[in-house]
Amino acid sequence: DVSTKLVVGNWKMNGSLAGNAELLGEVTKSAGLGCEVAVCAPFPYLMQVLQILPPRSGIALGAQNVSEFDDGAYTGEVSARMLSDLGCSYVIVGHSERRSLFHEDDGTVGRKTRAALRAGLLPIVCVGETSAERNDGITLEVVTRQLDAVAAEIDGLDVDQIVLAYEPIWAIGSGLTATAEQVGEVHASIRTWTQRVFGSEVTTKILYGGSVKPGNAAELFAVPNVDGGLIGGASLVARDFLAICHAA
Ligand code: G2H
Repeated sequence: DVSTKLVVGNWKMNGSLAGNAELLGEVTKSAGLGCEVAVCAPFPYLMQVLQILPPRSGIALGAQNVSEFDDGAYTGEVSARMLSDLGCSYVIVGHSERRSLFHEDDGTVGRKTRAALRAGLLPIVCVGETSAERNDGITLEVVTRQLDAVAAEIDGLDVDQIVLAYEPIWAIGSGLTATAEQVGEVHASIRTWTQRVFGSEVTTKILYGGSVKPGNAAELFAVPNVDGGLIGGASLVARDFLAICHAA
């Protein structure tokens, strides 16, 4: 459903027991965020976040990564079933930091999306181009290739559950934000893709991510086909995260 915007905090590898409690305490003090909200915390803090969030806060829990495998001898991995068992609703899949720093290729991202869907999680699948790819004029091709790789792995699964996030890699944590025009072009292309591949009856949320801040959130959320945001740095500051939620 794209009628309500979705704002997802991606804490990345930040936080502490004390810091998380303080941040969430401030975030949950604000009544009525006016949009759907989720917080994606590091694995060790998922249970803490779940316990702090009041059941009726309307804030959902998410993880930032998941194994492509179901169970078994995969030391250090966390399965989709474990996340679902714990009470996670969402999991971020294929964030560009995982693709570039941890060698996740398109196939891995597709298989992780499949694992998440099979466990009943809502995967937030990230796509986006590097600055070199944008300069070469192949942004839409790159994004389409990334999306096709996911589609290839999820045959027969419930595509209604998928959330997509467009994150131009050059805009992540850099302070650079894509212009409304750049965002609009890619989101329109992703919308065309979802309608072609998932069917026009499926209303996939397409989030924008990359240096979303209180000062640019309203403009970005007003762009056609932008159904919310994936928020990194600004999700670590309660008043900034709340301001972004209120702009949604
Ligand atoms: C992009 C985004 C959240 P930031 O990675 O996923 O982070 O808002 O810090 O650019």
